[in-house]
Amino acid sequence: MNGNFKKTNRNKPEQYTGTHPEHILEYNERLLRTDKPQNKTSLDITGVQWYPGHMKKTERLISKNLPLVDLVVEICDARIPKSSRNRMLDTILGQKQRILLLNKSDMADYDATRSWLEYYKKLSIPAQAADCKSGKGTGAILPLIKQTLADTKLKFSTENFGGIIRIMAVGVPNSGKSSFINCLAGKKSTKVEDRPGVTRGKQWISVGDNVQLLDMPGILAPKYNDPAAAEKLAFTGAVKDAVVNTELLAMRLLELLYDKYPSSLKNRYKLTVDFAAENEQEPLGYSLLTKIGKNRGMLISKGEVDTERAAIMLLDEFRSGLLGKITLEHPHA
Ligand SMILES: Nc1nc2c(ncn2[C@@H]2O[C@H](COP(=O)(O)OP(=O)(O)OP(=O)(O)O)[C@@H](O)[C@H]2O)c(=O)[nH]1
Ligand SMILES: [Mg+2]
Repeated sequence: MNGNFKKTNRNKPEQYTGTHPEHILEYNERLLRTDKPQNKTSLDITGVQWYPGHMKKTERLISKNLPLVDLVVEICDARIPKSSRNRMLDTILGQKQRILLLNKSDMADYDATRSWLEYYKKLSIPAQAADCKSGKGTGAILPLIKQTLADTKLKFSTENFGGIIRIMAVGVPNSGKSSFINCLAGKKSTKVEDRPGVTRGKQWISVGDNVQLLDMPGILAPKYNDPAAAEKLAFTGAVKDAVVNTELLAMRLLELLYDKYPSSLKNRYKLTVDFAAENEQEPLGYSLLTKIGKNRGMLISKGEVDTERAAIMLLDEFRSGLLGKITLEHPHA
């Protein structure tokens, strides 16, 4: 045994009462090591309260302002281009012209992003990769918007649009909508923070004389039928950490990374070659989390690993790209 699971009151779901790895096994058998990694299922966080009242308000805000804009920029997370697209938007946005921005591409796997862009091209969905933090790739967005509008039957012209192009930014929380607007505006016009739910109401920002951008709060679907999509949103910080169990989330992320990016894990946390094979009885995610905590010196009394601290550290480092360029889903997988 590498250490005892530290009991914590933080974000503790009702079912979880244990202080020992065995209780984790009881709580969620899907966290168990499996002989068939391809059959690993996800941590079911779809039951948590993550669709607060303001999401419904955002839905209404988008519908109400849609007639005022010429085009919508849907901003998704390039690390999870599928899970970070809210299917509900298809209904809300209807036939409105839309381009898709694969944002945070600086933290995504380059080849995977290229595959996603090819995939969208085949579907005739105008898409672009961007890094709205540094601004890389954002210079091509306005031309793509103009091209997309020009391709419509309406035929873009300053006359048709009263001399002004109006663009609405939508997407899941924390995907970079406000950063996108600041990039296009060339200055910090709207608040950006590394947590979901920063933008709470609509805000118009002008860019030069003929472009107006509408920043919107993030929107999640009220219900996710796919728990794997829900947990990916939680990994990337689109869901408030307060509504999920941070340690379980971190363990689940470790299992996924172990499967898909073992060398990133190994290098970042100085793990040995067969780093997960030492204790077959423990859940893989737990085993990895305690090892990482230990390697980082995150110990409490008597050598116990502070798994809560290790979990927060892991999620923070993943979210800020310190584990390398990682994409958790691919077009045809
Ligand atoms: N590395 C990286 N970070 C980004 C990128 N775009 C945004 N961020 C960061 O992601 C976090 C969220 O950015 P925001 O622009 O506030 O996201 P938002 O979609 O407006 O968030 P809400 O208003 O809360 O829904 C901030 O810490 C940004 O600096 C990007 O392309 N790359
Ligand atoms: Mg915002």
